[in-house]
Amino acid sequence: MNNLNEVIAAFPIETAQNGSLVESSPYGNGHINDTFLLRCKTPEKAEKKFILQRMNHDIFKNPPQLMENVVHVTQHLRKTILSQGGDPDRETLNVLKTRDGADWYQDSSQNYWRVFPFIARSVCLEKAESEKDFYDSAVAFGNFQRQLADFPVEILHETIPNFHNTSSRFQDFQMAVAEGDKTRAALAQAEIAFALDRKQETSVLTNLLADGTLPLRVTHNDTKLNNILFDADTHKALCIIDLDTVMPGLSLYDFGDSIRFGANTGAEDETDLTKVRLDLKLFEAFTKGYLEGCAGSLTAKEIELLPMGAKLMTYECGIRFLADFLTGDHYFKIHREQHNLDRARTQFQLVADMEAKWAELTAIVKKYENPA
Ligand code: ADP
Ligand code: GN1
Ligand code: MG
Repeated sequence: MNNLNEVIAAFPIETAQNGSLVESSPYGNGHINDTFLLRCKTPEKAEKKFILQRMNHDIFKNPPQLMENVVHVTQHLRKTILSQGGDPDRETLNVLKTRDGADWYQDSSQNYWRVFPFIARSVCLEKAESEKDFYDSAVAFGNFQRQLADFPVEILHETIPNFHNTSSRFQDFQMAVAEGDKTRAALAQAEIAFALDRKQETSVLTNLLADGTLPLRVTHNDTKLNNILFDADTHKALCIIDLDTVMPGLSLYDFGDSIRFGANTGAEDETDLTKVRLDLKLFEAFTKGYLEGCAGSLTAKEIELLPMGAKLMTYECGIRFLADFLTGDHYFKIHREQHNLDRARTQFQLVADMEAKWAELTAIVKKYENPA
């Protein structure tokens, strides 16, 4: 990117303390923002790293409001972490201000940028290396929700309206089928039929929210495993990242999206569908950890609906990938032909496997519904 130098110069990256920039390189596996790792060498020859991100303003229509959310949320987390005796420089993201004291920088091509100090000695996992990793991530996501329980929700902007409104996602999907590319639709006939067959279920959670059965909470809304950093030394879950979609939502969204990504025996874009199954051991580890992390704050109804949260979040992601495939891949970054179709197929395979294992999922949730 040509204007990277202009952007880097806007932030106090090269300073007497941080030293000089050695390298900037694309980083991570996010589907939305452009992320760069900046490596500096300090005068004492130590390494200092930063994460620089271009916010995707096609998707996030108002980056300044998004950054206001991120700043408010991280300040709140900082206070809570400090009061619990934790290390706020490692356990939450921190926004690095520009040299002018702003939380973001708009470059001469109208792109919006932000910088976070890199959380040192941390690792990001695409797949849990053990049940314990996944359990730890669940406790962390449950904790995260508790830490934000007293956050003044009225100051949060809705960065993407109807983000997890599955009925509204279904309408977008139907529109994509009607107006999308016909050659692509022919390739995805079986997947389109699979999605249409499940129309009735798309409004289950939104209806229960609307009639007051399920409580609205401040949730993360994008709880995939690679949105959490682990401590490289202890392998404990350390810091929840990717705060762009922290908004009012349902606990079931956070639970469900974690299961969708992390309890899949295959990768999100696996092409060999025989490798894609719901791992019951991982489902159990996450259920146990999430309920512990939420520490009694979930209602009986929320707990009962955890399997439905997992299924609907997986289904919803599937129709989002499929709609993007049908309409020309404008939303999720793709790295090969039919990448979004492959991703939709894994999601639907997982939904089908959850349906086949429904009795087991319900039994696992029952086992943990009353914390010891
Ligand atoms: P996207 O919205 O595109 O998914 P993320 O905010 O999740 O972007 O960042 C992409 C990747 O960058 C993460 O998966 C993680 O590996 C890394 N990352 C982001 N912020 C930090 C940070 N402060 N310290 C270390 N790594 C980070
Ligand atoms: C996107 O930003 P990233 O890669 O963490 C998407 C999520 C999807 C996910 C699928 C803002 O998450 O909603 O579940 O891809 N984020 C946004 O992997 O749309
Ligand atoms: Mg991410």
